Amino acid sequence: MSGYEINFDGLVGPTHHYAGLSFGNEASTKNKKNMSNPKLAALQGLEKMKILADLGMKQAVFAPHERPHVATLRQLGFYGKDEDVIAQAMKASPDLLSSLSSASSMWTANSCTVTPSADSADGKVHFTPANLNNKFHRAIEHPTTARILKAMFHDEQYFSHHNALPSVALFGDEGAANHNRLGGAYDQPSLNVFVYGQQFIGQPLGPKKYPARQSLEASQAIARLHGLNDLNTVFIQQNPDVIDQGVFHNDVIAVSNQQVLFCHEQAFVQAAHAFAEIEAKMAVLGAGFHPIIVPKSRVSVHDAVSTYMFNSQILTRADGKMTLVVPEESRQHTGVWNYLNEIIDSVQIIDQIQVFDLKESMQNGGGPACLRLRVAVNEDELEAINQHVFMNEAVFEILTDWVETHYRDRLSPLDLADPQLLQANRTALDELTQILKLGSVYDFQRI
Ligand code: SUG
Repeated sequence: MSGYEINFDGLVGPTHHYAGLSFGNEASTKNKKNMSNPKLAALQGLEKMKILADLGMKQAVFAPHERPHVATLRQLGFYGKDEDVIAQAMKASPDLLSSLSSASSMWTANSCTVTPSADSADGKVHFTPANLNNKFHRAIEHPTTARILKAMFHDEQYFSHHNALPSVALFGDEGAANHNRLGGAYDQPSLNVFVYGQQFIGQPLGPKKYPARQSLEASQAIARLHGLNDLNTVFIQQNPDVIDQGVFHNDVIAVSNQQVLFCHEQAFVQAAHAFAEIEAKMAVLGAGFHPIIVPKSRVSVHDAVSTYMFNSQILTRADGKMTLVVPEESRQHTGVWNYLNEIIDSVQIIDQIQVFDLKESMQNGGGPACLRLRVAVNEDELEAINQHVFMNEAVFEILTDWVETHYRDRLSPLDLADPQLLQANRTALDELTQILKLGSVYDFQRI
């Protein structure tokens, strides 16, 4: 096996709270205004990173964003000192302040789309930050995401960074959560499977109740920008009916790793046709295709959404076998847990399940797969990455202390107006950029 997959997990930011901002994401709506625990959320995420690094996986940390985002509040007409801006926003619209304080950058599966050098015409790893234009609290992420990506992947010999697509529904882009890469070794040419919610030009067949956040037009633009071609791409429509049942990103109903695609039978429009195209194109690339398709008679879409069994990670270990990483909610559901164990017994390549408690993130609709961005690289590219972002024993200890020092263990939307919170967060993030050697990536560091 050659090449590596690195998982970049989003470190949960200090303003993690439940704002009910994501219409179509049922957990977000259900938990609106609940009390959150940012410290626990960050520690749960760090523990996941540490355990996976200990299992021999390449694991890295993706820094959180600065929140509340004073620069956007100023853009909206609030003025004066930073503290005054926040006080005015709280008075005028607590919901707006809450929106601009969301720690949503933790879900790095939505940070950008990445395609490896083996697949692109120019032999570089390509990144396009996602415009996330469907939700205001997320649409402000891409400028900072772009700076953090460049701080981690700075060598232009290997890495190519694009701007986010135009921020309109026609190019609605939610990043890697709607992109699967199927193939063999990570540094060998593979198939890029883009899953879109709706085609906006020509054939607007989409969901009726909830929004389709990813457009076909966006996925096609990314494939062009990244130098992909007809042979190494497939575009599949996600079933609009499952979007209406709370599957707001494809990674809520499908996950892939190398030759394996694990998904629900209702995940896609014209699934049989899509699987045939995937199999044929993978064969040309010299790779076998191993779909694991879960029938609705065993797991309903409702149970898939509530347990996040498909928001799992399938990770290849050094021995070549795969580990399935699922959230605790999947173990709590007898039918889902039994099904997952049957997979372990019957599918030889996946022989282990690893369960994580990620409840703080899960209550906002973010499971194990949402929290991570996959980057497949070869040996030289691995060395060219900023090495300070990789998880190991020492980094785990430093970041755990950092969280213990700077994070609160209770946060309600009302606390967001506290001027001390803003200053404490800035102190924390300034320290973090030094720990991870990112340079000045936040607005408050650049003025
Ligand atoms: O965009 N939730 C995120 C969850 C993202 C999950 N990511 C993937 N499936 N890849 C979203 O809906 C909720 C924030 C709040 O309501 O406070 C939120 O943004």
